[in-house]
Amino acid sequence: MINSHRQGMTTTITSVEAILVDLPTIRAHQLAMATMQQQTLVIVRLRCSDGVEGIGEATTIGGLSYGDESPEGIKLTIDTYLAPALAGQDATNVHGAMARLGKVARGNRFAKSALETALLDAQGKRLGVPLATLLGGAVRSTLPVLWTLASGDTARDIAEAEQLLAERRHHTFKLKIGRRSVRDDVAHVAAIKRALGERARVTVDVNQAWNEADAATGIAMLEAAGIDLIEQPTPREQRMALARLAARFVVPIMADEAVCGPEDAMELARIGGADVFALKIAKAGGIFGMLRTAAVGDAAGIALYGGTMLEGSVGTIAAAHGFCTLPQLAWGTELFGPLLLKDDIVQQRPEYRDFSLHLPEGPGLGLALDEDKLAHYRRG
Ligand code: MUC
Ligand code: MG
Repeated sequence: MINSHRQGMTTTITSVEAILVDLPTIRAHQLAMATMQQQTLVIVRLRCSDGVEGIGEATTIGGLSYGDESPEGIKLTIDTYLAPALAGQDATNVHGAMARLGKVARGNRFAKSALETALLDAQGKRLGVPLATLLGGAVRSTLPVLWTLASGDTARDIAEAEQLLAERRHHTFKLKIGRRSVRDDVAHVAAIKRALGERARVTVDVNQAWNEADAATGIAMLEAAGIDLIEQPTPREQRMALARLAARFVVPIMADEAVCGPEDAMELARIGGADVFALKIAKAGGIFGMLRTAAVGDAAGIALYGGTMLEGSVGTIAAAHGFCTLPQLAWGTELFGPLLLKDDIVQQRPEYRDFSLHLPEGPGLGLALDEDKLAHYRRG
């Protein structure tokens, strides 16, 4: 290795391409802050001097309504700043390449996550091992996956849940609330929980829509209705509100928008701000950032949950490799993104059965792009 470096044979990054891909959803997906009719993926192709190509994905929800980065902004950031910084760098040194990105860009975690995935995918393919093996090895090969009921219609949500239970695809359902009054939202959730009873676990995600008083009222009613988990009821900046709610109620409170990386996790752990952390590779700037966030949760006795930015197959499988290596993942995952999309840009869609996502076994991510589909759905 040292010799090949001396002889100038380092495997380098030769080009990075960021592609916007617009895919239609199977139905409208209603969240507190946006209604999605389609999803925009930012797909990264990272080519190396040994002919290996790695792929990655950065995806967000509802333009700028969920996070700090938009799909168009992510592409601009990669094209203008991050791709030039990577050109000529050692493709086999993922930490080295990411440290360089950390110097040229302060934030931009979503963009960095896509590039880190592409570097890891390339390195896995180069060495002939799955991405999870590069991380030290998977402790599980399947991940429990819930489904989000968010059609906006109670009867339709119940019918959807019944069908998915019958197909043995999901037995946990997350309801997106926060658009309507607290009373209307609770009535909607309680009706679904009543219909499903003990056959399903029901959780809610408020996506920061409530103030603390509304949250106290709403959570008391949701707890009485048998709801299992309350996700991000109040604004992400108001950490003490989250801490007071976590202290007040028995039903676990999960931080999502409030916990991006290990620093947020430290602060929330210090103030008792959450019972559960929703981990996402995009929020944490990549798989390694997600693992560091998880480690803080572990040390603080906070339960973990594998979250999604509703990525397509590339981002979903990248997260899955990371989540499969976690010592504890008490609340399972919501890695259902590819199932919300009508079509895909990979040759073999991820496998969902028996309430779980099954990790692919091939090298790197274990995925291959479908060039025709990519050409069809890419923007412009
Ligand atoms: C979020 O806020 O958790 C995850 C599932 C879903 O439907 O939306 C997301 C984002
Ligand atoms: Mg959430």
